Amino acid sequence: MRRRWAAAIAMALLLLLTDARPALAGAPITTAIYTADPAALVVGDTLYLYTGHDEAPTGGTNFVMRDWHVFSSTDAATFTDQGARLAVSNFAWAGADAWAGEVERGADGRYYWYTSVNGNGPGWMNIGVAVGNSPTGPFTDAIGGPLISDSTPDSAPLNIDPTVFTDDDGQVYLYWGSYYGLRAARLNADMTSINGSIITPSGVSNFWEAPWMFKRNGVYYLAYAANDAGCSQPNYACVRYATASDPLGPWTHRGVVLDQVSSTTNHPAIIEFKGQWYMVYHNAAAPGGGNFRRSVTIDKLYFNADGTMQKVVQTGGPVTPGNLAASATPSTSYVSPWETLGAIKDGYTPANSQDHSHGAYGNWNHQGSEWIEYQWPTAQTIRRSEVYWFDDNLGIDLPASCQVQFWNGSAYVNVPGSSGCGVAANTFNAATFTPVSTTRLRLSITSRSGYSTGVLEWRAFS
Ligand code: FUB
Repeated sequence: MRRRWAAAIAMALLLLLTDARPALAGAPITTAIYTADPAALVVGDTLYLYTGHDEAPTGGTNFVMRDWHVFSSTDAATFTDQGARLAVSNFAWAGADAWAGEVERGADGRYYWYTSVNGNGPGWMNIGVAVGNSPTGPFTDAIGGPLISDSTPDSAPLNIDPTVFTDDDGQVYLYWGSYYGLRAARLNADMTSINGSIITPSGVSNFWEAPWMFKRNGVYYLAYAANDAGCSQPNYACVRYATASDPLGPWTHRGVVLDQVSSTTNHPAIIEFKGQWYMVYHNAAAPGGGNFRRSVTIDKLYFNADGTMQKVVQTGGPVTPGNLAASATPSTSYVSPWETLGAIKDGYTPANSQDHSHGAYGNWNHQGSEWIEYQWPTAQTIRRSEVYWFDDNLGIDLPASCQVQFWNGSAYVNVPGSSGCGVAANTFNAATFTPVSTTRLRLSITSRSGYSTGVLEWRAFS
């Protein structure tokens, strides 16, 4: 497609000035940083997302989270990072772990940010509260200590993941918890103290963590992460939901609204904005992402006529401009019957070489040389290939070598001037070459001795 340079330059300037990054539905709201644990709030014509900030190094095996960011949008597609508006250091009594939070507007017109944070005192996680005069702050500690801690009577096994909900009569409710323990309480009008005793809501089947509460057409909804075998693989989580006619329950479980995602944790925020409902959640789909390098994304959510929610379609990662794979027909010398050749061109950015969440091409138990191929109805000019290898740590391993080839009209030949064909794990292996005009591009793969090979994603660029 012909580039419109003037428009492109104008857009680049706009991006530089505003730090707004266009996001297709399903794409990360930003790839400048890793984000997690979204909460959503609509103020006027703006959708605000409050997120955690993953700073674990590549291959890290623990959360490294020091602050929270605010993102704003007026179209739920392009988000502007307003920066780190709250940090662990804003709570003098806390020392680490800026985990999930949510912001709610109080009756006094101020914005209260309920957070999960690790206190310096006895116990582990606490719920703190910061307050600011606008949706973007600045925010300061509203209490000078935790609202909920391990010493709060009847608190959760792990006091994290607050969700705050204001009913039509002005009563504010706090839900929170993890490790299969959900708790709820009324808040006083000051937004910083508990009114009455803490309850354990009933009927919230398979609750694990990450509650999110909202109301629609007089019905209360509670969405939450669940990690039972009925909805996710071991160590992963889906999002289930329950409904109730009273904000404190009892709740009736209604099903799964979001399947497991590519990160082990799952975390919902559900909100209506400009007449459309959305599911905001995180996954590991951004380049270089992982379980501790997550990315917040947004997809549309639809209700059935009876008020139940349809399962959210995860639209995948960002569409990569110029990737000709989308319009190609794939074929192969062999694919295992249980694998999916089409997965190599679904546009997904794998979290790592073991990320089978969007399917994979695999040729177990064939060994030696196999190939995958793209074919187009008309000749394409191609100058770059990018392949993300599949390695299941079982019979499929990284290849010994590979070669990009093209159909020259009578035979397959190696692409000329190739920079090489990489076989590294956990990344796109790029090969650039002298442009070829062809209707067929082939990736020839030679396995390591004793193993088969597989591909998660293969891109071809003009
Ligand atoms: O980000 C840290 C924790 O992971 C959150 O508090 C949980 O909801 C899970 O997403």
